[in-house]
Amino acid sequence: MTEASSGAEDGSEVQRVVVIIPTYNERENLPMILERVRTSVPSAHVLVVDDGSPDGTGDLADKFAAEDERVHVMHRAEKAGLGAAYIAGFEWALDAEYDVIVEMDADGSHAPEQLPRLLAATAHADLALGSRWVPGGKVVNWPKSRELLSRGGNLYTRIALGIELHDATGGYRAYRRIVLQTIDLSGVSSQGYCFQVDLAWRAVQAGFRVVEVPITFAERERGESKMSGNIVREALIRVTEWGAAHRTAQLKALLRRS
Ligand SMILES: Nc1nc2c(ncn2[C@@H]2O[C@H](COP(=O)(O)OP(=O)(O)O)[C@@H](O)[C@H]2O)c(=O)[nH]1
Ligand SMILES: [Mg+2]
Repeated sequence: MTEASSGAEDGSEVQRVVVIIPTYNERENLPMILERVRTSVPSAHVLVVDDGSPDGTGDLADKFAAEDERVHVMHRAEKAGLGAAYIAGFEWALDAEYDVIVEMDADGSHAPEQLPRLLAATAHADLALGSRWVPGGKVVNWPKSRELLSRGGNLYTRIALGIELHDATGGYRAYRRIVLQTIDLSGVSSQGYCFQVDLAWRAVQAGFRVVEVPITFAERERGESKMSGNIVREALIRVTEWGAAHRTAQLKALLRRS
């Protein structure tokens, strides 16, 4: 079979799957992540979205693409943030008519070996979120400070938005194409964790079925994190704004009814 596919359990349905991997200076991690994806879901395609990495990640990705028709590369001129890289990747994937579109970091934090479970969940859900904070989910080698930030950020998100999700900030997830077709991607300007919350929140609001699949998240061993204080601030401010807008709308609807 030459088509990229992940058959449904009974094999009746052939799904074309693409894994989008955004990269900025991930030269040391790229070969391994591509190999691991290839081993765990041989039929999946990969799109590397590189923001002109000074370390040559983009050139390296081109070398892999030249040897493997399942690997695709998008080169963007400069570092413009994770969110913008994903939006460009989603648009490419929709054009190329993939059925399931996966987000995965390049640094090995999101284990490709767990991808089959995430894909299986899309048989009965529109969006499957890899979750660290549901039973069975874990983090490995993460400093306590990052764990607290993630748990706290997710608790705050759950309360502010009034959603049931335990890991809305996570970046390992699989969308059925209808979700990304329905959401107005050009209206999404969030960047870091906020980008992940933004898309999960839009999917919930649009009435899609969102499920959480436990994952084991492992801290990167090579290269550097691009996380920053600005990314945390952006998330805090925006989630608060969305929560306030949502509550106001709820209140107005209630007042209209009474
Ligand atoms: N294309 C692109 N990728 C990015 C950018 N910022 C981060 N990434 C990638 O996004 C993924 C997650 O970033 P990382 O630094 O590991 O964040 P952390 O896991 O929260 O510490 C990695 O694959 C990064 O290379 C960016 O501005 N552009
Ligand atoms: Mg990382």
